[in-house]
Amino acid sequence: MTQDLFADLPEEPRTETITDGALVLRGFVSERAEELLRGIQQVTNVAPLRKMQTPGGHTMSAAMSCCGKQGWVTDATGYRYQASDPLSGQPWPAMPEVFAQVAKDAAEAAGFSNFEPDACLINQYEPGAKMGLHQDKDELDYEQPIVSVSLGLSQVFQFGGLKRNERPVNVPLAHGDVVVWGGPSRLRYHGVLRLKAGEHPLTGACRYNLTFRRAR
Ligand code: MD3
Ligand code: FE
Repeated sequence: MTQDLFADLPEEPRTETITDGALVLRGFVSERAEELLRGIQQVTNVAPLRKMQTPGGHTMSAAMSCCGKQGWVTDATGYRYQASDPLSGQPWPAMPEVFAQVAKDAAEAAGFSNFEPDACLINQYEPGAKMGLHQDKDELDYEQPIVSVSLGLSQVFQFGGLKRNERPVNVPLAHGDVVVWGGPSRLRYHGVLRLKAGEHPLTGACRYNLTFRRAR
């Protein structure tokens, strides 16, 4: 018989604090990753991933889609949340059950009870794609946390201060990691460095990031 020598050992603590109000839950969704990826496939079959235009006239390097009651969009007229997909004019697809559950569980683990996101932004990064330092401030209530889920290739997350000129801290985010941002961290500048080429067994040559927000 094969015995598991580690069966009785406690799991190492996998919760890391980046700064006040920002908690990394390492591997929090490892067991639900394939289910989450099926959810991404379902949503993007209906609301395809697309590279949106910034108000400044640039094309974002990450491809995006959304699900839930509200979706985040950007075009020549600005950034905003809206209930319909501009590509189809139809409401965004509903959040898959596993998305809503993961968001609630992660918020709870970080001390935010009753988090009920109305928006989930799906970002897909291919090698070379990045997101420059920015703040998330298109939501109504900054008391609500944001939950982010990383799937596929690892990417370096940059966590800055409340002013753009503050030097950011680099935090690599790997497949299955979840970060909860709330309280004093909610309005910090953040971004991700260019994705390096690689292959992940479940996603191939890309990283997905899900961000759950309460927009309205
Ligand atoms: C910190 N996405 O979609 S997720 C975004 O990896 C975004 O796709 C990055 O920034 C990504 O807006 C980072 C982590 C994240 C999301 C929202 C935050 C960190 C945050 C809001 C406030 C502070
Ligand atoms: Fe952001």
